[in-house]
Amino acid sequence: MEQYYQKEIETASVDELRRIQSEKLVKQVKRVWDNVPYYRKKMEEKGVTPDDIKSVDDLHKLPFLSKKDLRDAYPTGLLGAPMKDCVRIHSTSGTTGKRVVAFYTQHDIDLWEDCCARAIVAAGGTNEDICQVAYGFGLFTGGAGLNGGSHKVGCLTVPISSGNTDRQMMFIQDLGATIICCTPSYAAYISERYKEEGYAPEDIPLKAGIFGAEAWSEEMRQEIESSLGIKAYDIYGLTELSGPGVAYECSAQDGMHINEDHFIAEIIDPDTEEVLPEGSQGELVFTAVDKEAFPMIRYRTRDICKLTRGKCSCGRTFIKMAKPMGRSDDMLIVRGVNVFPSQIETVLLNNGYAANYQIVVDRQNNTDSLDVQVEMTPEMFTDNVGEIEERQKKLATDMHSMLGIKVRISLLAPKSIARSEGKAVRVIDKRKI
Ligand code: DLL
Repeated sequence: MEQYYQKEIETASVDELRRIQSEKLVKQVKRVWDNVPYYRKKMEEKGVTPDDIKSVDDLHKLPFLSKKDLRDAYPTGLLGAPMKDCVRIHSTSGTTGKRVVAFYTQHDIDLWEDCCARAIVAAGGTNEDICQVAYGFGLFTGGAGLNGGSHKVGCLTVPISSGNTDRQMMFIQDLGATIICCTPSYAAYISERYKEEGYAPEDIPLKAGIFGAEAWSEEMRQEIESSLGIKAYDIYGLTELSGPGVAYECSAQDGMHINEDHFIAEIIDPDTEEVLPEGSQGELVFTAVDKEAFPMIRYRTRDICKLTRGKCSCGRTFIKMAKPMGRSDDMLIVRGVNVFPSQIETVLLNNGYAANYQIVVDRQNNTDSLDVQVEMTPEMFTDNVGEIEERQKKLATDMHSMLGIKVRISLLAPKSIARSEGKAVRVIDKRKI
């Protein structure tokens, strides 16, 4: 039987959800107008006042917030609550030079942890489970969010953080951990280490994994599920909207239910900013209707995906988002063609490779080149040049039909690419260096 953490809201009628969203939106816009001069100015520039917002149907009248706004207002320009009411911050790594610092009141943390608890229960978690939280702890939101959610569900929580893979395996085996939460690339690495140590999937007590924080393909899901002997569930979120748990997968494992009582989702055309009808692919935009300390209204995530509302076999009524293709900033434009790393991953895994690859883009003599370096698995490893060339040719042909451009393939020996314990770095774009 399907279990829910907060059944009433997770299975509420669509009309009821809209009613709740409208009521909260009206209040939130008023609160932001009164407390966040930065956003009020944006509203004034657009000629909108809180009186214009009567329901979710008026959402489109409000201005967008973008990464640039977050940068301009850094660090406290978007605070929606007095600093004395804030109890914590989290932050992104800022590797791309765009560090985001998000603030939380105790109420914000409470609702965030509820969202993560919903995700754990949707993945089959109960208070009988032992939940190993192997996302990073600290400024990153992954560890703290799932740790809090796991407590709320009543799981025995193992706040191990990421890394030290032998210790991860030791705790899983010795305590009998049944749920693991980490990035999919780290899950793939843990499964690789298990294989090396001679474990079969049935020797591993895990039954479910809650994986997110980076784009991963369906093929990678199958690979992780079969090698660890688990069900792998997707979870989505971003620091600006608290962290993990904005959306989560259920037993149907075909898209993530968005916690619509807290987040209103829209899909827009990233170029024209026009709101697109349900089912269209475009940029995901969220309005957080409950967040106090860091209220985000019409925040442009840059994540590209689709929304669909339909009857889900799990009984939840929340709208679903498909796996994001990746961020629009991760999208590579190579010789004028749009390429998402996730498309490359799909071709590799369909050909029996593991997700140990790197994409190198360069430009020479005004022409872009795309190189995919992928490790051979230990089973396919050979020094027979003819065989390697055959394999490279096959991959290049499949890449060409998936992407429509020529790709150079380099097959590498097993273990030549560094493993990731958090978010994997797949792309090296030398054109930007
Ligand atoms: O990655 C929060 C998180 C932690 C989500 C743990 C899930 C699990 P940020 O570091 O701010 O926050 O990065 C947010 O990561 O805009 C997406 O581009 C990407 N992302 C997050 N989850 C997924 C996912 C956390 N399930 C950015 N699939 C987002 C694809 C994801 N991309």
